[in-house]
Amino acid sequence: MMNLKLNPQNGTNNFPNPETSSSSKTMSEVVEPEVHLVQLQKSVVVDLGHGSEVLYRTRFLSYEESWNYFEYLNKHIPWIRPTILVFGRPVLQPRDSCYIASEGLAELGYSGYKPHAHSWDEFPPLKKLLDEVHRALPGSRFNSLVLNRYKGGNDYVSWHTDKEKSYGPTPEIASVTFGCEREFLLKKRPKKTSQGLSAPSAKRLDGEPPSKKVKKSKDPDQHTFMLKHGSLLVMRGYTQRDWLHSVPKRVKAGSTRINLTFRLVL
Ligand SMILES: O=C(O)CCC(=O)C(=O)O
Repeated sequence: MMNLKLNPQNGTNNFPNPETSSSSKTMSEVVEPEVHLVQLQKSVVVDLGHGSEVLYRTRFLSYEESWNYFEYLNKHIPWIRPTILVFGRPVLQPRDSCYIASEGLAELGYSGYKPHAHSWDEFPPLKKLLDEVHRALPGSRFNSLVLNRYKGGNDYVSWHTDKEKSYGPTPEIASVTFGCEREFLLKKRPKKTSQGLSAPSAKRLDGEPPSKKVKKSKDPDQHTFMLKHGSLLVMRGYTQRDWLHSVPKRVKAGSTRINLTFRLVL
């Protein structure tokens, strides 16, 4: 197992640049047995209370296989930076994205934007990764995938939930990360007011970056995960109903991060 060096300047892992790295294996050359070894490593399960839960496995995939995926995705995914609507005003989404779904599923739509659903057949390595995620999470059967690419520390995703009718009341969402480490924040969704309205932060507000400050206190209503290259994070139970999540701007995050969230459209 390769050791990860810590970059003293920004505290993030100092990975070699995949674009200049000499070890550029094709996806078919990925060594399978190593994957199973790292999958035996322990996961951390955080009970968020009231039927919500997050599982985090730092080394879901090996370092090298993760870079192979990064290189493939960075190069072959038809990334789009769409214009979305925030409070009715058009703004450029602060990250690139793409959507893959099995045939015949309900369309995905958010912030006035309906991404084109690409077929899994266009991206064979992603079918392999889907199999690996299914093996790691017995009983799961994901059929759609949202891909996000953060090209630097100014790219982000604001506080939101992935609460979609078509996902059912307790969706399991599996998130796999490649490249630059970034913080993934969770905070308890604000309670409804006496007028029955949720606080505004319960919506996806891509025009408003989440606060740059991460509270260091042990607030049980707030959690921070530093999502590592090759890691797996799973949100379960009522997490989408009761919690918001975000990846805030981080000026010191100098390189690209790719995140994949696997979902089941019922
Ligand atoms: O990039 C991440 O880790 C989170 C992505 C996300 O929140 C989403 O796709 O809904």
